[in-house]
Amino acid sequence: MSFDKAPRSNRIHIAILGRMNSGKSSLINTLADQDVAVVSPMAGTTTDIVYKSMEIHGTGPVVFIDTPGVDDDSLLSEARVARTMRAINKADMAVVVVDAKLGEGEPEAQLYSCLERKRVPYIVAVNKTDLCDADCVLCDGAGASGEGDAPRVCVSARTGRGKEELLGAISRLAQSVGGLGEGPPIVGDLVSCGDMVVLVIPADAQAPKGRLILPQVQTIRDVLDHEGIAVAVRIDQLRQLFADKDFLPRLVVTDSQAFGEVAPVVPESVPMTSFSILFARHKGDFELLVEGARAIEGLEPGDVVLISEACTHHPIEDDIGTVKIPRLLNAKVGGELRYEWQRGGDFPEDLDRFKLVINCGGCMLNRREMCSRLEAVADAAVPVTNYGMAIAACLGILPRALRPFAL
Ligand SMILES: Nc1nc2c(ncn2[C@@H]2O[C@H](COP(=O)(O)OP(=O)(O)OP(=O)(O)O)[C@@H](O)[C@H]2O)c(=O)[nH]1
Ligand SMILES: [Mg+2]
Repeated sequence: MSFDKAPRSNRIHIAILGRMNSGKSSLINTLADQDVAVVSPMAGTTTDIVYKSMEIHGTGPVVFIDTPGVDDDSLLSEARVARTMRAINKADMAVVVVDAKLGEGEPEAQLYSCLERKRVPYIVAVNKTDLCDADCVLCDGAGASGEGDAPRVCVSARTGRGKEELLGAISRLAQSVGGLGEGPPIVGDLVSCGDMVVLVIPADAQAPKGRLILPQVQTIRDVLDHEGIAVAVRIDQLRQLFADKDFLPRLVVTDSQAFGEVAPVVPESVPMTSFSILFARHKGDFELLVEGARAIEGLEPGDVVLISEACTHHPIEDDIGTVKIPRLLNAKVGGELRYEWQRGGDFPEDLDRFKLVINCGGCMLNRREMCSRLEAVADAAVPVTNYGMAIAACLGILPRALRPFAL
């Protein structure tokens, strides 16, 4: 990823939904002025969700999510519905594409009610209006667009008709939902002008060669944006800094895997936390995750724990999810827990088998998707936490790592 672009997780996510062949992929191509999505007269061309990032004037960076179409039959097809639901779970807003010739029916009604239930605001784009003889009745709002008054725009992906109107409607909706996709800042509210924040960035085997990882980059950006001073150090350099008794930064943020080494170096009087705890607050339901971490105290040998990673990186030696966390948890519990792992995609259906779910930091997920994942676990009444908090809890330093935040 190049750093001149907004990371995908920071963009407004716009799901493009609708029946098969309604012209979803074509519309994305028209909006983006590029042939990015595969289009064909065959129904069911798009089979998985596809992302297209672009800038919309007046809205900023967005990412369109092209989805497999739904229709009467495919609504019954679980795999397609699961993919469409995944797109809706990520979406800050949606565009429902209706084929002007076919009008609205059951598939649209189901999409509208799903979006309303999930409180995802949407626009109805009546497409293929180049094929309509007279003025399209669907555009006048005669169709059934659910309970809300979703804006309607008549478009033609083929001729470009309505393109500017649709972009305008997207912009207005983005403004009206303003901040929907945003949580609390990463660290901005913890630093004042001129405050120094020390970021501990280990140079171990897991550190990617030649670059920083996304949470580190975003934290540095946020410190600078809030007039703070970001100082990035390795652990040995941290020791050197604190050798000077007068060194009193505003905050120390460490990679959670280095908690054990960092905590004894940082004087008690200096607030300390981890990147994953900052991001738990920024992206997810902080209190839910804290509660989940506290539930580690109640685990007993033999309990089943689900470890869930949002992306599918290849596990390396001493991998955090498969090796480090199980080792720490077993030591904490004083016996073997049973682990199951899940990578990418969706949670297992029968979540209530688990005594605890531990999520990765979800650096590739946006806030909305992270919150949907947490909700699914919370609905099953299973405690849920993330890697960093679980590590802090196992090492007995969770209270300290939470002290910088008023809970
Ligand atoms: N006349 C006309 N044809 C269109 C328009 N938009 C799309 N089409 C055609 O409709 C067909 C389906 O378009 P796609 O963009 O692949 O539709 P889709 O909704 O992505 O379809 P799936 O991926 O199969 O769900 C193609 O043959 C397009 O050329 C339009 O505005 N006018
Ligand atoms: Mg398509």
